[in-house]
Amino acid sequence: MKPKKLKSIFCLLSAFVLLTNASYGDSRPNIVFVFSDDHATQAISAYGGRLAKVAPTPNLDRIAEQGMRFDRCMVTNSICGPSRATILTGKYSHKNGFYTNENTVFDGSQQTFPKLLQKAGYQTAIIGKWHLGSNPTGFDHWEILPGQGSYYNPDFITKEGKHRETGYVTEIVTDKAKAWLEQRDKDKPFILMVQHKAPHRAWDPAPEYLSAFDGVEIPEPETLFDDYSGRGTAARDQDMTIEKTMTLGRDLKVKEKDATGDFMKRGYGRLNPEQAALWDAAYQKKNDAFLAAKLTGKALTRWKYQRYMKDYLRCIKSVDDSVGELQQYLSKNGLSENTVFIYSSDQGFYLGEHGWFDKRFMFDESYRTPLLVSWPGKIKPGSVNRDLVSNLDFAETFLDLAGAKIPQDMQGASLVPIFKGSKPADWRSSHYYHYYEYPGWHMVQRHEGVYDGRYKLMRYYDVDEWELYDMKSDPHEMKSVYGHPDYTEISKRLHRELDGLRKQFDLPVIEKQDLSNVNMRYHSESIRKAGIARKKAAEAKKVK
Ligand code: SGN
Ligand code: CA
Repeated sequence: MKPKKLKSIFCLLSAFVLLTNASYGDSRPNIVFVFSDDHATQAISAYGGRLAKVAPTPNLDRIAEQGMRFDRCMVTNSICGPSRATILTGKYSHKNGFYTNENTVFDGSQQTFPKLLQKAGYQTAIIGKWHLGSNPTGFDHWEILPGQGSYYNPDFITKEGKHRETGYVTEIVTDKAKAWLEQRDKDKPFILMVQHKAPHRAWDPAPEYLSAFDGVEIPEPETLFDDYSGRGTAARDQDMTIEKTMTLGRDLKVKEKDATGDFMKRGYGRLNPEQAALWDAAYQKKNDAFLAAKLTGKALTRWKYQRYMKDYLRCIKSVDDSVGELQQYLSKNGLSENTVFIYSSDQGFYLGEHGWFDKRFMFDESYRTPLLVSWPGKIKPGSVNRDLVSNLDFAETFLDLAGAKIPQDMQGASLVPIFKGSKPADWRSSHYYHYYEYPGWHMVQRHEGVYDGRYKLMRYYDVDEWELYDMKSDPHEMKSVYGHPDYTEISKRLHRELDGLRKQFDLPVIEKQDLSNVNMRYHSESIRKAGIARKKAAEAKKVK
């Protein structure tokens, strides 16, 4: 091609780029998306609930006061990597290929919202937990924790490789977020994703909060001693109870003789001498008193619940501080007015409800995730929304905020109309859920289901069990009414709804797993024995 012709093509192209940026006007909003790991709504005071008084979260609450609290933000698959993959792609696991945490690597060559935002002229940055196996794509700047990351003296991976930093992860991630904001191109809008490791297991608090909540009695959930009698086998056979699965050394910072190895390998093993001295000062006396009391039975479970919750809530204090610091940074730099500030988590979590910790189940506490959004001048302050929204909607929301085109193959919907108080007439009336990781940590059976805001139909397909809950008459989901004559019509309707959603989202046919062949992976000894016995029984049945 002649140089003159090339030059004119170049001129045309530059004019087009200038035009597109000018056509956006660049008054488009910035997006700060703070995202934590395993933060349940029960532990955010803006949501009320039993912990609101003892563990207030003033900075998180400010987002709700200035903006909107979503009470029904449901996840597509209640586990870390799959939730993150859904957010990046706006698609269910069966479409983005990331079904389970285990042995899965996110295919970063596929369409994601950060790539589309980049194309639309946004600066994109992600700092903190990523947990998707491959390195991030579509980000101008990324600085991630390897895998689950560490609370103390965490390693970070960047384009340049891996390095270690001294200090507490939530604070370091916040500092890095502010540093990125400081050096960004101030003429372009941005999305900044601040992704905390906290409050993930094993709940290691920052040095300044090691003794927070000492002397405070954390209220117990009504269902702490659930006996699982009102349901099928899945709720009974999991490996995630405070009583049996949660250990003193591994999880609760008690240097018990037989658990010291685990204790050292966990958070404690990463501490430098000064940090270790602070932990010893905070925990040793309490641990001595606990060991001297020789608790057993329910008293022991109650003690474990208290220690668990205090460490979890201590971690939240740092997350809340992080939100406060970022809000302050935005306000000091004149950015508050034109920034959409979003807080959410990869899923909810059991804070002793049903006797559990962890997530995975379609029961409310882990199926529902927090979502708080402020957008000055656009979202009415103090509003509360009870529509069925989902982490499936986040990608489309971000694109809509940026005025970018939303691809047809994304499976959610933009929340921007809801932010502005005008829900589209055809908004979803039910939400589809699907969890795939069995066998795996905590041994929760694979299941899918549908939820319409009141009724929830669940299907554990490997064990051929259905459950139905009426959350109006049974808000804690203690008794399945599947097959009950009073619920025949409702059950039929939900079955139709489930079939419809499977079609709408193009679900493949599910192959049942042969459970007599799966490798059991229990970390609680008594649950492991029971599991092996069941597996043997299944094998014996097969031989006959
Ligand atoms: C780790 C935890 C599990 C947790 C998974 C998934 N065990 O394996 O308790 O369910 O992560 O969490 S731990 O002993 O290593 O803490 S997720 O947030 O990544 O999905
Ligand atoms: Ca998680």
